[in-house]
Amino acid sequence: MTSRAPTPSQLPHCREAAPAMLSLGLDSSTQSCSAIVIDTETQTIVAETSVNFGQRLPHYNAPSGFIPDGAAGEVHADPRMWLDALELLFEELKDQCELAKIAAISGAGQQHGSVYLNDQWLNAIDTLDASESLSAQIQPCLARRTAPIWMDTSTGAECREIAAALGGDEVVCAKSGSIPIERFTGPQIRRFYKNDPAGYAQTAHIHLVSSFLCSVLCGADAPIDTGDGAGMNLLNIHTWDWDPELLAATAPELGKRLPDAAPGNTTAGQISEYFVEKYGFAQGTPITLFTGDNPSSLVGMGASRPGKVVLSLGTSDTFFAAMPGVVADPQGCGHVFGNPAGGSMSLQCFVNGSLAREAVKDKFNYDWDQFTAAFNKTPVANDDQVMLPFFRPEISPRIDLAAPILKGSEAFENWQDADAAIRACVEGQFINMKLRSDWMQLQPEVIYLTGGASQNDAIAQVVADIFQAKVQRLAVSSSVALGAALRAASHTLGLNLHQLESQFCQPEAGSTIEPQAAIDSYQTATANFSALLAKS
Ligand code: XUL
Repeated sequence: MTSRAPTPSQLPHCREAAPAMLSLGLDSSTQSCSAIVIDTETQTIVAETSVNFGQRLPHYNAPSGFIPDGAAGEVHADPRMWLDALELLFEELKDQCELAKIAAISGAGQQHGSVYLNDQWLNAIDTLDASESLSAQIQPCLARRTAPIWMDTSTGAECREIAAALGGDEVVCAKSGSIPIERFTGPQIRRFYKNDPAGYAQTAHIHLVSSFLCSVLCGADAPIDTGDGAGMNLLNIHTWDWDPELLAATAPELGKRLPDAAPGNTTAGQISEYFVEKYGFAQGTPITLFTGDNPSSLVGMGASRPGKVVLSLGTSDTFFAAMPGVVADPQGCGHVFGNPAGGSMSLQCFVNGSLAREAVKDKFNYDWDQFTAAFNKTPVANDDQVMLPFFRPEISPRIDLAAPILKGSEAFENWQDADAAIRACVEGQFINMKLRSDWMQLQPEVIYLTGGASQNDAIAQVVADIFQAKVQRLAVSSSVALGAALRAASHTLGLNLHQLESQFCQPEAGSTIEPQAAIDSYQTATANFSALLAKS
């Protein structure tokens, strides 16, 4: 007997009966685990909550999300803390919205962190008992008690060894999108293998924070997506698959310990019975691969298509953007990751962000209002006086300075002109950023500013003038979790991602700043900056 699907008109009360199109995005970051639930029909955020690791789980002794005082640059966290936080989060979320109505789920994790699991892992996540905690049931699977995270700088020797095995930093960069970087997962795995060969031998599976949590939710081993996977120095950015040479240079038989690599818009599986029984999720809810926090934020800021740049102005500044092609930074300072919406994205970190802005302000005992007023008292491009605004060793470009270098009038060079010094610091930061991001071959139409300093109009104006692009601040607060919810909605519910971005990622009213300076205003200052850098 054949049955025919009813047409919509045959379905009584079809519209009223349609379930809400809810999508859940998770964000397991350094300090907290957060969730956002969006309703794609009403285009609203229906629930939002966050669990701070240090405050809510003080017994892990990680007040800022990591175990303090690690030896030799080690910075680790306890994966059980991430699991406990996930459970607290679901407890809170189920009071805010009916979890059974969630039709799509995805998430993101802090990048680079790695979890080492033994051969009990697959069985454990497949047979979780809802009357016990996740952390108690997964603890016996940990082949390494703690997980190194992105703040770990202990792997300098391993970076050099991997580069030497491949034929130099440039070779690793051309293949993986980054030179060997201390915090990246490959060098971290190599250090574990060297320091604890028995622990490495016990390790049957290695996951990133993102794929670890995704696997727990699915009750099965989830692939690593190309966004987070490219932060490992193991993924080839031309094939988007594990690179045999990089694997071999990192640790023996590494390939068999890694899950598959897959594009972000892949279904990892369905939510496991544990979460259905314990928190009331609907059976069979599909889960889209998790990704890294930065790739997720690219989507959550509404910038998953080339032409838009995200500039996060924090302690350090981060520049990221969808890229039109796949190119690696020839200077080896930037990173290429997979774009979870397809294609690739760039990311570049600048150590001297708010750190430098604050240092120059403090040097003159200014408050932030005086700092901002300095821009009205000085001309655009500062009469071509420039500063290398590096109060600490910088990584973009790599330069080992402990104090800025100034070039201009005698008073300026002697730090006697406070207003010019403040303008020079900020202009120097963004001239540098423009020079360092040339390799990405971008033509930004709009720059989305986020982070603490993004609210400062004077800084935003300098950004608009130097990049000759309009600058906007977005009303989005948790762009990482929102990015995950948008990705899940697009992949599972078949909605157009760009349309979702324009619905959920709106600029703050009145926040747009247009370039005011003429296109060539910064020509001489940029040449002066480059010359000063070349000499330093
Ligand atoms: C990016 C990086 C951090 C982490 C934590 O390379 O290390 O941004 O993703 O947020």
